[in-house]
Amino acid sequence: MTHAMTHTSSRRSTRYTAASALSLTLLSLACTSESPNDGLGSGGNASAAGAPSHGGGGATAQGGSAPGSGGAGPAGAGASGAGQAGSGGIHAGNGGGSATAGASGTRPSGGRAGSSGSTSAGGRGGSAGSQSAGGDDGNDAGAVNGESGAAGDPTSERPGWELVFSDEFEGAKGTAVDTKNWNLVNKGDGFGNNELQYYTNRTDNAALDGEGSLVIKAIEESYMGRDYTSARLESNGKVELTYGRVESRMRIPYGQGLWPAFWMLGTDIDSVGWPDCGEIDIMENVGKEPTTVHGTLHGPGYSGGSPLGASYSLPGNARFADDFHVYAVEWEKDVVRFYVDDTLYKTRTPADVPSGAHWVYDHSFYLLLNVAVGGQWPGSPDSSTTFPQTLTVDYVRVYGRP
Ligand SMILES: [Ca+2]
Repeated sequence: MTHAMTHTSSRRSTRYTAASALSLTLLSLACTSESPNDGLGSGGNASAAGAPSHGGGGATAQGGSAPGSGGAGPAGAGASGAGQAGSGGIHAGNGGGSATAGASGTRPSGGRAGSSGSTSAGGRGGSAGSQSAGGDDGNDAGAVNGESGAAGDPTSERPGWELVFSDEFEGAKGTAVDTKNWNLVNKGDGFGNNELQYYTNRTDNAALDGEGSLVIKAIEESYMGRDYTSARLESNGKVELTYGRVESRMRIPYGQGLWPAFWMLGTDIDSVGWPDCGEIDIMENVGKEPTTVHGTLHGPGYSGGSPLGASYSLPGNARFADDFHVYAVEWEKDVVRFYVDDTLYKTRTPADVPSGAHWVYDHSFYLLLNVAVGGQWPGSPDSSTTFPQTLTVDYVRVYGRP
C-alpha cells in the first residue's frame, strides 16, 4: 500500500445538511499539484474468491466549480429534495456547453483534495438526530414488492427518503461528464490490483450518450504504455456524503476481464489510509461471473481478499449485462443494506466485523464509477472478450432521510 499524500490544497467548502440523516458536501477545489497517491489495494492476497480492493484516489481535481447551479430536481423530488438537488449541481437540461468546455480546454492539472479538507468536509455533524437505524425494514418491504427496478421505472421517488443529489446524465451526445460532480482519473498504474487499463479524461472513454445516460467505454488500444483505456469517475471534493441511500441504474459490460464497479471510499483516505478509511462497494462484477454481482465492505482487518462480501444473482441466472438494473445501498448508522432492483440481499452491521476490527462507516464518503480491465480478481481479457465494452449509467442518486 503506497498511498501517500504530499501536497495540500486550498479549498472552499460548503456543507449542505439536509433535514435528514444525510449531509451532502459539495466543494470547490483549487488544487494544482499532481496527485502522487495511489496504488492502494489488495497486495498479494486477492485470491480468486476474494473481493477486490480498489485503488483509491488518483483523481484529477477540477478547478473551481461553484455549487449552486442546476436547481431543477427530477420529477418527484419534492420541495426539500429539489432544494438540496439544486445545491448538488444537477446537470439540468443539456447544459452541455460548460461541461464540454471544462473537459476539453480548461482542465487544470489537479491533484486530490487535501486530506484535512476532505475530512473536515465530511459533514457528519448535524445529522445525528435522525441517523438512528430505525426503520431498518420499514421502507424496504414496500419497495421489494412494489417496483420493478430492472424494468427501469426511473422515478426518483423513494418512500422514506428524499432526494438530495442526482446526476441524471442528461445532455448532448458526446458531452463530457459534469465536472461539478465528478473528477476524471487520468492515470494507469494498475491501481494496486495489476489492472491493465489506462483511465483517461477523454470523451472517448466517458461521455453522455445524448439519450440520458453516461457511457463509460473500455477500449482496446495502445495508450500510454497500456493496452486498454477506460474511465473512472470520482466525486471526492465535490459530492461527499455521510449516510443515505445511494443508487445507480446501469447496464454493465460483458466479457472476461471486465470489472465494472460503483463504489465509495472514505474521504479520510489521505489521512488514515486504506482500508482504514472504509470502502463500500455497492456493485462489482467480474466478467467471468456474468450472472453474479457483489456488494462488499472493506475495512481494517477485513479487506483485500477477506472483506465482508456478499453476492447476488438474478432469477434464472440471467446475465446482468443484458439489461439495466438498479444497484443500491442504504447506509445508516451501524448498518449498510445492499440491494439489486430493490431486493435486499445483504445487511451488514458492526456485528459482522471480525473480532478486534472496527466498523469504519460513520464518516463521509465519496462516490466512484469505473470499468477496470484485467487485474487480480477478474483476470485478463481473453480471445472471447470483445471490445469496446460499455457501462451505461442512467443516473446516480443519493437520498437522505427526511
Ligand atoms: Ca438518465
